[in-house]
Amino acid sequence: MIWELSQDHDPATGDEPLLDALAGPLCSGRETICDDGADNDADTLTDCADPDCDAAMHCCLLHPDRDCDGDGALNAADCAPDDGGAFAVPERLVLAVRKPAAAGGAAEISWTDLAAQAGAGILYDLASGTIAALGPAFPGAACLSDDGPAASYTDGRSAGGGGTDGFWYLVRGENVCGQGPYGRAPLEGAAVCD
Ligand SMILES: [Ca+2]
Ligand SMILES: [Ca+2]
Ligand SMILES: [Ca+2]
Ligand SMILES: [Ca+2]
Repeated sequence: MIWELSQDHDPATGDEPLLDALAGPLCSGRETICDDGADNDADTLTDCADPDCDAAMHCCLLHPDRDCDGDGALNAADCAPDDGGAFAVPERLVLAVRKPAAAGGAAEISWTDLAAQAGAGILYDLASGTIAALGPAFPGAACLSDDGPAASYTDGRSAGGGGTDGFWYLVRGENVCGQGPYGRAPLEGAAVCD
């Protein structure tokens, strides 16, 4: 018996239709669109089910054990898993006071930087008032600085402008996960800074 071998190579076009048909589904690249509901590379895996789509944010977010935004907090423990600037609601900061005897004119007020606790995108609201007027309801509380990025503020007011007792300060952190507390109930619901 004589077997006749068919020629798969077409010298005119360079096509090898039999080989191409076999190789196509197995080797032809990647899932090109990760949210079209189609298996683009015909490997039986569609969209996020295809490892080709692992780097796509909406696919990465399906996995609690990954850190999609690279901020060091796994998705399951990250209140903003697609925002590298925040992973926790800011914690409470502390009350500070400034006495006239301790400072004359401008003074820098500083506090604990919450970037390590809440994420690099932390902003701060600074509320202040005079100690002379301080009472349980915090009368006269005003927003001294809204959404400042630094864990410090230079207060240009003369401490003597706060009377003989000086100024009080309360600061809270804020990020895309939420606002931290001032730590004093009358201020929490009040519009002292946005
Ligand atoms: Ca696929
Ligand atoms: Ca697809
Ligand atoms: Ca994260
Ligand atoms: Ca985050």
